[in-house]
Amino acid sequence: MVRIYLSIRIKILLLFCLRLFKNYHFGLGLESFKTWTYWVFAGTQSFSFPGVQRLLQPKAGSSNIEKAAAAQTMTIKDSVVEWAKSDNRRLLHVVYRVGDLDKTIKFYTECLGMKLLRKRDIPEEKYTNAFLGYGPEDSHFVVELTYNYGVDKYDIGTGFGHFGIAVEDVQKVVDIVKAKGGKVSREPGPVKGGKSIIAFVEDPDGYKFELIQRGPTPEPFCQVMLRVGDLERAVTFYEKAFGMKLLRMRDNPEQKYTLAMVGYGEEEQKITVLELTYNYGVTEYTKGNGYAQIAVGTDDVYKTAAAVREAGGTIVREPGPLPILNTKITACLDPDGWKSVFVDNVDLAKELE
Ligand SMILES: N[C@@H](CCC(=O)N[C@@H](CS)C(=O)NCC(=O)O)C(=O)O
Repeated sequence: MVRIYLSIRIKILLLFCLRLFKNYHFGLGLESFKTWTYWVFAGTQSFSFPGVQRLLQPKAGSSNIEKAAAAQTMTIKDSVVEWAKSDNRRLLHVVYRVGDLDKTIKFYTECLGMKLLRKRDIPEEKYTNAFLGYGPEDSHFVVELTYNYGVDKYDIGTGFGHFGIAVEDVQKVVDIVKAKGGKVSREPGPVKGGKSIIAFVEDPDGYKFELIQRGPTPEPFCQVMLRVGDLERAVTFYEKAFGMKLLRMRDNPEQKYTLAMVGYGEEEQKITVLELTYNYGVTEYTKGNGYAQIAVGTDDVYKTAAAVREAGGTIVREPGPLPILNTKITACLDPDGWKSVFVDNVDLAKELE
């Protein structure tokens, strides 16, 4: 008797809760709610987030037809977004422009310890590409340098931050950079507000490389840092549209910035991550014309484009094969205007062969 009575009381309580939330939805959907709770509970330092007020918002539309339509749209959205998480994705390479290919290759190979993986010249289009990295392209994140004939200078803008390279001895690399006449813009030492030993060096075009002291790692090319104007918006986008995971967040109130590491995989120390940095109060940056995009591997560029659209991103290149190469790609912009290109995994493997 007591059990039946208790179970009825629990049911009544549940119904009451459902009734209470009937006219509300969580402002940015379940995913965002999950993200929000993650942020609040997983933040490593004192962290307050301005988006919290948006959590409960009145629901738009209340007729049954509207509700059914909304439910159907939600199911489609959820299915594409869910698919993005299970897609076979990997950060492939980062593309940017340099003014002197030989000078840059010399700096990356002699000072940063990268290998020149391949070069291709496209005289019809008047440019040359060089691929460099710490291992083969089919398993490592690499750089794709573009040299446009006759262009020797680029504006890097204020939004691009740096590339992160994990090294076992920061001082040793800094000494090599100095010996080769390279620029060291920040001497080795603990990062402000933290313990990791870092240094900053600049390549011949002024692209910054953060050297981060770590033990041996399968992926020394560990970060691409981009500045964003709204961290919650950016993280939610990379989670939904790209199927990435939020691996770490760190707020640094003394230095007035918060960063979020997003990527594919579980262990930040073993993969390349996108480091999204929010500087308190800064919502706009310039992009210049040097940094271009990151490339991501996918099993389906068409579904990818659908997921990006559902997550509120902008498709700037409709999915489909490239002329001549036949590799299927699609390209999009994130909410801050950073471009990414998705490349079909099978087509890319054929290209690499
Ligand atoms: N205001 C900085 C925020 C990001 C930041 O400060 N990052 C750390 C590395 S995670 C840094 O550059 N620290 C400089 C230092 O410790 O000297 C920016 O936009 O670059």
